[in-house]
Amino acid sequence: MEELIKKIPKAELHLHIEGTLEPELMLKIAKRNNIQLPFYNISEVKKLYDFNNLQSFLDIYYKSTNVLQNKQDFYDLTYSYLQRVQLDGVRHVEIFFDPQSHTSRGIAFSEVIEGIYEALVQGKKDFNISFFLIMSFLRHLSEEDALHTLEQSLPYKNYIKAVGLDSSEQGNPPSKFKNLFQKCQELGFLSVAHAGEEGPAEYIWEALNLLGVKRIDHGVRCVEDKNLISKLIESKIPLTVCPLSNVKLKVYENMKSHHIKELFDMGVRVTINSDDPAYFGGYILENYNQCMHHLGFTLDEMRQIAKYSIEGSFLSDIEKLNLI
Ligand code: ES4
Ligand code: ZN
Repeated sequence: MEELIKKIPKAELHLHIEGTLEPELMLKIAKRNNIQLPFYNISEVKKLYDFNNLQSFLDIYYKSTNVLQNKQDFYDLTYSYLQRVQLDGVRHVEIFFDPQSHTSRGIAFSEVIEGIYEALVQGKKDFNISFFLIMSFLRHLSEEDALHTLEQSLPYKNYIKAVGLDSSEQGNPPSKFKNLFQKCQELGFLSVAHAGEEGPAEYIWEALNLLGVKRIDHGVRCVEDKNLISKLIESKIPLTVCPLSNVKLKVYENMKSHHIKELFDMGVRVTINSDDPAYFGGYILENYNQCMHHLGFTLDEMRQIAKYSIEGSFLSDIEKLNLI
């Protein structure tokens, strides 16, 4: 069965490239950059990956991210991810990167984006995985800070398909970034936003109505609002759900209590993604497998979810048809 799921062509639509930093690569990069880490081996690192909520994860995640310093580091990070997910039947990726978590440490925007982009180009040649980049803004920082990052990105405008919003959700509603997203739209960027992961259903409404997003990242708390569910179904707005992430960050107690199957049965366009696979215990195929195992999806339903992922991507209609 797992072999069959693996063969289904899929798109990964919710993936933070910084969240693919495996402990092995972290230690290797730290060594070559002469960075002292507070741990020495892989098992010590993995012991830290026991989270209570989103914030407890983000605290560790931003620290680990500090080992990434130059273009080669971002290249290696991205190429390793593509090498890994070609094995999972991934044919297209739309990857988040968080420039502010690097530029705030004095790393040049150019080092970050050139490293990631060059690896994506090479990955397309080597693994036949097409790609788009989504520049994601950190919502715990100010709108002004994000606007400054937008300015820095403009020389690379052609490298970036869409913008997103991530980091600490509660207390940082989409409405905080209304002007920013308006400006991004005028510049021709598409948009997505994390909403309804830990934050309330109201934040999903805000992302749709104030930011004009084309997809909702996570979005699982839509289950608390029937009108919102109807809106998602009618507008065909996809949710980029990350089941293993939700369990690791205690949005759900376990896989069996996850709502993805109920949402699917109601007709919401749910997709399955890995979020930060190096931290959450599995890449995209593992997320598909665990959904099938714990939630009773049939193989045909898994095919439908993979189809939603391609239909919900930012590829052109012709490109989508070529993948389905
Ligand atoms: C994230 Cl799981 C999650 N939620 C919000 N922001 C993030 N950045 C990286 N992973
Ligand atoms: Zn995420």
